Amino acid sequence: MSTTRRMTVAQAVVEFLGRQYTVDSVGGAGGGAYRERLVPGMFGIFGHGNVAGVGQALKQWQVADPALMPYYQGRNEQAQVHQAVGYARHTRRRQTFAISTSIGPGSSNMLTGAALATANRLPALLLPSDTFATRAADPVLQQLEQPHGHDITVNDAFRPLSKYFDRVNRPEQLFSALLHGLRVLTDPAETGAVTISLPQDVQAEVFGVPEEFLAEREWRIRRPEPEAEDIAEAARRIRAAERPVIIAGGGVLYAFATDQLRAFAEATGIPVGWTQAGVGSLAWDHPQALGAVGSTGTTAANALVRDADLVIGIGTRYEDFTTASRTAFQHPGVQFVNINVAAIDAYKHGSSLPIVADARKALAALTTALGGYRVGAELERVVADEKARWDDTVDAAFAEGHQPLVSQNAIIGAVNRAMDPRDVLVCAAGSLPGDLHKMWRIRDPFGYHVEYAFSCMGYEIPGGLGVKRAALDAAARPSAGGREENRDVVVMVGDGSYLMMHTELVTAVAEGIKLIAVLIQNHGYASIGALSEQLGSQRFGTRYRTLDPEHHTFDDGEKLPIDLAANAESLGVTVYRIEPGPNAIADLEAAIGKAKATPEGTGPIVIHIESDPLIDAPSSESWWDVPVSGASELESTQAAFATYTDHKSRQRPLIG
Ligand SMILES: Cc1ncc(C[n+]2csc(CCOP(=O)(O)OP(=O)(O)O)c2C)c(N)n1
Ligand SMILES: [Mg+2]
Repeated sequence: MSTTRRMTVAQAVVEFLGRQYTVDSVGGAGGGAYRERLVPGMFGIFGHGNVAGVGQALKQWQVADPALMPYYQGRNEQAQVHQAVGYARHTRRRQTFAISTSIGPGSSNMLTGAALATANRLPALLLPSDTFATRAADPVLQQLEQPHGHDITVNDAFRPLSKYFDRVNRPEQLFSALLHGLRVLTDPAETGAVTISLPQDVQAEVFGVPEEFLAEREWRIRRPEPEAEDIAEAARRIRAAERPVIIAGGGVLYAFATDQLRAFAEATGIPVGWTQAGVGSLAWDHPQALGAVGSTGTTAANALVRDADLVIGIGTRYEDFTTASRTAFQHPGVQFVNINVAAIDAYKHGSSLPIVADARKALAALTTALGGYRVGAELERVVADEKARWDDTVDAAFAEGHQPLVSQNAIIGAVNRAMDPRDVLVCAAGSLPGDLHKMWRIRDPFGYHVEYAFSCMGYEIPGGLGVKRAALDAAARPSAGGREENRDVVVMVGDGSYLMMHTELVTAVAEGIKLIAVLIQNHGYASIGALSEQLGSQRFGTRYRTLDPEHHTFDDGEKLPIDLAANAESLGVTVYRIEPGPNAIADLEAAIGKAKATPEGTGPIVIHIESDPLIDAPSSESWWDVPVSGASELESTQAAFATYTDHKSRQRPLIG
């Protein structure tokens, strides 16, 4: 006979979440099994929607046992989701935070975070409060009213952005809502934002909760085996191929398959390129490492992919940058073998051999099935030549001198040199992600975290803070047995992204978290400026300048008298300013070294450096489909349209 305990819905949510564990057969400390809290804490910004419900429950546990569900404070609801996502990626989708918000704007502020989590296939547990289920207060402060349906609230906007959405209108619904939500949260093929909407009156309602619901529960990460027929067919196709290439995506990292990938590549001689999420699959200086694939790729990877007759995709979503808008693959008979735990990706673009399986297990099986096979010497020579050509290109870009401001290429080189192999680089939007994808010399599977599924300006600082939390927690864990050392986390952020969302620096100050941010001031959007120019739109609206009222333009006025270093200082952040001039790059390296030497616990550090927005990264010799106006009064647009039409002719509807 099960006994029940009387408690509020909010108390049941908090206690339940405090007892959930993720277990995994791989990726534990020292390579062993893994068992950790699925939800190690909850973020909350309180308003009338959650202050008395979830807020009361958290306070009650903070008094009784603060370890059950530690509460954390953010400054913006969206940023709290970003922190959860950063944490989730660094823990390989096995841990994430819950986020409690008030109703109305508190809830809807999380929408962008929800979309980002879902787009990146990263778990985040969203607990937006909602208007009264009873409608006792109606319309309550911050309630949205729709004439065509009284049951619609702002929280319905989470439905298309979430992998699971539920609303707990009656206390008894909580059991199924949480159990289904956590099933999705821990499913490698389904994970993303899980949203459980909690009406403010229901949160405070009392009901009987069975003890077994509140007992510890384990969620095992599924690592499905490939089917034997699929492996046999893949092996047959690989043996028949002359120019095979591997595209490694984030799935390689989430499956802890880097050792298997290296073993497979070394046994067969097949070269490896990677997507943004896949950076870290192989070290940059491995002789078979081609680097980034696609629009933001290296010339080496793009040359190999262009002529490949067989592409082996492992854990990739094949998004538009990876396929260079479906122009990357030009061999007339190219075929695809796609290994992915999610069927949506395995079958994408008409792949002729989808293999729905765990990357680690599939790679091990393929290596066995291909015993004795090796690519020809000619392919190995092409790989070595192309790789050497690109490495020289990056060496030259990193060595660019100041003129009078430094290039972003030289800044990336300096940051790369100054960081330890195990440190983590975090970025999301602007010109940096593409430049980093091309040039970052990666040395550790956890060393690179660029959110590029949503490429959301403002993710950098809160996302980086989430990564740093995960690194600190991993190092502090007794189960790590001293094997997991702490890592420095370095965020690279543009002035545009910084202005959009930097306020989690205050959160890092409050908790004394040493997050290092390199802030690149170039007075506007280098990225979209370059794109605009390339497409004939003359950098319109991409500079931060004073308004010229006569011509109504922001493009030609004075630079804004803005000092982002002072802005960071005013928040209590330690700031190092790099003076422009011939020593800027050496000073930047020294500043990163100094920041790294600062003890943990002393709070965030921002390193402010100015750069020239007009110096681009080396060309990837690739393309990206951004439609150009077919009719125009501007000559620049007419010229861009002619180039556009030429590229369009190489686009393939399916990739086969
Ligand atoms: C939230 C959001 N809005 C708009 C965009 C489109 N966008 C991509 S990059 C960019 C400019 C970024 O500026 P900054 O951070 O200064 O980087 P820079 O381009 O100068 O390297 C914009 C507006 C975006 N990615 N995210
Ligand atoms: Mg900028």
